[in-house]
Amino acid sequence: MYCRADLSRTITLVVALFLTAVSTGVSAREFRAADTQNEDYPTVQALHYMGSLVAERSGGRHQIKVFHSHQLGEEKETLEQTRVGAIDLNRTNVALIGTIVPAMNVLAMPFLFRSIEHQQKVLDGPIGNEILASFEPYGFVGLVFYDSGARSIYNSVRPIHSMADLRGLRVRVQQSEQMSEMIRALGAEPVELPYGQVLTGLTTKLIDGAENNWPSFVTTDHYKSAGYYTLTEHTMGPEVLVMSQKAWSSLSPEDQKIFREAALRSSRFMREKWRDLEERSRMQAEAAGVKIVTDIDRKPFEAAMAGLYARAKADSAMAKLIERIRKVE
Ligand code: GTR
Repeated sequence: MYCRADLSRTITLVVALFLTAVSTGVSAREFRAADTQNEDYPTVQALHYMGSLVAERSGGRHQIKVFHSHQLGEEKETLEQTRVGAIDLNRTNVALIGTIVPAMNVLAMPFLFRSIEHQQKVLDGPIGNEILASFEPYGFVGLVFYDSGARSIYNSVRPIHSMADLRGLRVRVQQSEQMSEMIRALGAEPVELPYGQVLTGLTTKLIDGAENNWPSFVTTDHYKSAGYYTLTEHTMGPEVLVMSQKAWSSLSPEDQKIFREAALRSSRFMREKWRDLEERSRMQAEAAGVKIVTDIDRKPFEAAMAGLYARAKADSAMAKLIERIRKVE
């Protein structure tokens, strides 16, 4: 039986919920987050972690629902959808969003960072914050960077010891003109493909190889079809988490703070997981018989990037950014 006490409790609850909504300026919401990597990948785990922090700090008003394994589409499409507000959050690689946000292309430049330590110092410091703040004119809010290690070239044809060995190979790159240009400058033939099509590309010999970090090489099973991995470490472009302007402006300033802090904490949480997976992935590839070429002279690879740098530096803001990043000790 529904009694008076129940009724008054229900009214109190409804009023309380209403007051919370009014005081924060928004109603409860579920935010959709896209990630192209699979369920166990550190970036996906980081998004889940961020979701639990947001739910806890907002008293359950906000939730994040994570769509991993390109369930919402490939990176290029999900970024467009995020830009128009159809997807709320997107964890993407800088090379992809660089086609929209120019400063992101700078972070994807080959041989820009001297080491991962250098990269982290830049991204964790004022330059990183300035770059995150530069997303707004493009329909995004930059929340945080995630680690992605260094990308190296792998293939199924032969071990790569020098640029000459790359000649004639069809190497898959992300859907980015800058990445295509980079591979062309190294003497190989770039093939732009979405991440989800690379494995089929390798097994059907549509492509001879690709380039990526250890965890992506292994968690996608690419290592089973491409047995030569050369430590070119040509780019160290990080991952980045963005929110659509539309979703961001639906949040009260207090809730925006909750999202920013949760994002930052999730990137610290992810860093530990990342180091561990990088190590394990390399070991797994080695144990499976992948031939790893480590003694490579990167100087000619770096020299081949002169044209790419000349074009990037034609834009004075980008030229300045490149110089500032290089100067960070
Ligand atoms: C991975 C990155 C993905 C995606 C992929 C690719 O390292 O985490 O977001 O950009 O590379 O090569 O397409």
